[in-house]
Amino acid sequence: MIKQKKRESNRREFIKKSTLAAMSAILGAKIVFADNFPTGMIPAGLAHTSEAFNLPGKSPNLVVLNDKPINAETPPEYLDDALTPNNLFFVRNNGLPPTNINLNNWTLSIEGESARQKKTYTLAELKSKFKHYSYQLTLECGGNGRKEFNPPAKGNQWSTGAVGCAEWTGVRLKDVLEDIGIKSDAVYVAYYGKDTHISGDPKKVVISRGVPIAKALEEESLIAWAMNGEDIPMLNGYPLRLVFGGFPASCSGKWLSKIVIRNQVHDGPKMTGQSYRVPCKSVAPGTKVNDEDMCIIEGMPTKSLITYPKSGAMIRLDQKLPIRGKAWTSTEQVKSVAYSIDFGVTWQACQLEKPANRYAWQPFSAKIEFPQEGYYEVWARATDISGNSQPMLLPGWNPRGYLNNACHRIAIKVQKS
Ligand SMILES: Nc1nc2c(c(=O)[nH]1)N[C@H]1C(S)=C(S)[C@@H](COP(=O)(O)O)O[C@H]1N2
Ligand SMILES: [Mo]
Repeated sequence: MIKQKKRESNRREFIKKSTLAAMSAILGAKIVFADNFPTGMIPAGLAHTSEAFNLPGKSPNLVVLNDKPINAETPPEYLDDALTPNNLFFVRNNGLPPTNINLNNWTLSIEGESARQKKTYTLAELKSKFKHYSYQLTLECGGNGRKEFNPPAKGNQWSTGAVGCAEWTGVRLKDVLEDIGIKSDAVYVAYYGKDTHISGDPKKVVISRGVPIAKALEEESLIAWAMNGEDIPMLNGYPLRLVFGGFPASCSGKWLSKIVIRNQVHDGPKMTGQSYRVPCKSVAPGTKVNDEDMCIIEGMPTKSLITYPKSGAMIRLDQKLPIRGKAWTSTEQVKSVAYSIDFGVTWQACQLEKPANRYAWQPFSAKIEFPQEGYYEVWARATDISGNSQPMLLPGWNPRGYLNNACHRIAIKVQKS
């Protein structure tokens, strides 16, 4: 954590002091479209690297931001698979995962003011009583991209990697709620999990968030026990979790043990105050915003990531550079993805695949020709069917640093043939 903060301040210092000429010298190539390069931006070719760390069930290629609680993100070049492999899926824990899990004793209780009855299911009952469904669902932490905000926001300094898309298998939350019976005054559906508070106090709830009833009743809203056809990894919520595509991943409760059907907006830990909320009306960077002027984040913004090549790749002038990436949205679908090699002045269309289902990410690709040798950045920008797109620099500043969907950019050096 300390090392990371130091690196971050070094990075911010560097940019204040360097001229583009000096940056070119360090990059080892001329920045071809230097005139277009936004003031205050750092060339993507100078992004720092982080040291590896070992997490149970996880690849050493994850970048660990914090080890208590565990928070680890996936570098963009490791998100190139159609679906994110379980060992590469990011981890965002607020507390300590449960230990000594016994599948035979694991139960899920459903209750709440707006539940017609209280009921407890064993894992076996859940699996036998309800129809199974599989969906590809993208999970992204609300704070993904936080490290770019200035003034900086407290919290995990996520770069681009608190996102992944897996095929989740389980039962529809909707089918289970209908088995219980939902009263007409139901407003919210929320979760409790079996993790322990970081203080060790067994009575303290780590996090308990939820979604509006309409989201809970969507077809793709799952109570899942499998991820990419295998058990969910321990750190991602084994043996049972909620998965809501499109909403901030904090709604997708891990180590799921209880669901409540509420007759009011849920008020569990991290649901109130400034958690997972943004100013209802945009504010100037650094503004202090009162709790009552903060609104709950529902959909995550439309976004994309370049997953091939890795930033810093080199290519010869006579070669075309293939690029690949993923685009996702909380609306029905991403409609188009474009790339730019001149810092956003002109854009060319990428090829874009249709989503496997709503909330699945969509692969895109292109082949790029460069006009002369030198330093370039490839920027990608997705647009959804409602016309929402991505800002080139940063979206609106907010106190907790959520919802950064700025265009992803990678550095490319083009050398003489
Ligand atoms: N029980 C429980 N569920 C949780 C959390 C947690 O700490 N405890 N973290 C939430 C947050 S903030 C995020 S971003 C996602 C992360 O899911 P992942 O670790 O599987 O990537 O889980 C959510 N569900
Ligand atoms: Mo999160």
